Amino acid sequence: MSQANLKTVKQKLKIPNRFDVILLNDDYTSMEFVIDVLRKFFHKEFQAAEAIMLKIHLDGEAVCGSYSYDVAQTKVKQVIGYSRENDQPLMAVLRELSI
Ligand code: TYC
Repeated sequence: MSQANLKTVKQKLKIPNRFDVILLNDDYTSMEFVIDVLRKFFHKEFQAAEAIMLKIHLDGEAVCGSYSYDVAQTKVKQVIGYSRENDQPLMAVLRELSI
């Protein structure tokens, strides 16, 4: 197969884009609230949610899950909406996975 054809095949086989949903640390959101968010929107067991929350608290951020663009965008909106309804400044962002 020529180089040009090989390139075309590789491009066609490209894995669909996935997006990480990342929660960011801040000084005001309560630890309990972040655990609640991780259980509610990311379906984590309590201990997994607690471990992710502590990672965010210590490292500044952590990946909570990876999804298609639409699902990831929905999660970000849900987390921010729920946080503002509960007077918490918690922030969530998307990051495209580089596979
Ligand atoms: N740093 C917060 C505190 O000390 C806890 C926290 C953890 C906030 C994770 C946001 O995404 C977050 N209360």
